[in-house]
Amino acid sequence: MRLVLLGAPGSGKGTQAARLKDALGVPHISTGDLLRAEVAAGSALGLQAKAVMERGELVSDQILLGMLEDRLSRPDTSVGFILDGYPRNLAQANALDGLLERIGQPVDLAVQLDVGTELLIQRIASRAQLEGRSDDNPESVRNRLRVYTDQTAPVIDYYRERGKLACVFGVGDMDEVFARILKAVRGSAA
Ligand code: B4P
Repeated sequence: MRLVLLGAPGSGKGTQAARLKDALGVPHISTGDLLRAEVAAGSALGLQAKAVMERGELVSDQILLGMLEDRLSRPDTSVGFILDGYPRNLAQANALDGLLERIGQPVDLAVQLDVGTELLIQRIASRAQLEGRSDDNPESVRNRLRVYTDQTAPVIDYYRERGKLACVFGVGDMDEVFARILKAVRGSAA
């Protein structure tokens, strides 16, 4: 199963992808986690990405594509994957399709997690208290939500137009949301 998880910051993509990987037996690839690992390692790429992430903007498409290409070339992805946080704009959606076409592994389904803005802000605020992630400050969060509306929301239509979109209501406890996603994924494979 090759799955894309779409949703605004705080919609539960990372949370649900971590559970889905066990249920589906495929690796979880989070571009946010890959970037945070580069930042933590102090690599040249990480140094470039750090300030951009802290402002809540998108890191360059070119960097992301290189990173993703590298990750998808690892053998564990031969059984499929869950992409969390990519694509985040239409250029990335097109680049992903091109890349997956070359390796003969097209996306099976994109799942959009639908959560209202107020709840997104509440969830990120509580994560900020618990984890202290440097991009969870109010100014960055406002920016990330704006970037999502302007650049990522059109990606939902991209998959809808290709008949590959499932919309899932992302409000409720984590188990409930997880059950809805699994139902959508299993329904699409039936
Ligand atoms: P991400 O790591 O993708 O961060 P995110 O959008 O905030 O989502 P995340 O997955 O972490 O949070 P979740 O909704 O699961 O990206 C960070 C930055 O990296 C971006 O701003 C950008 O700069 C850069 N980046 C990443 N990918 C990129 C790309 N493709 N192109 C360019 N730049 C890129 O969860 C949030 C919180 O909600 C958690 O604390 C969780 O516990 C809670 N929660 C989840 N589900 C819940 C539920 N049902 N009920 C209650 N709380 C819940």
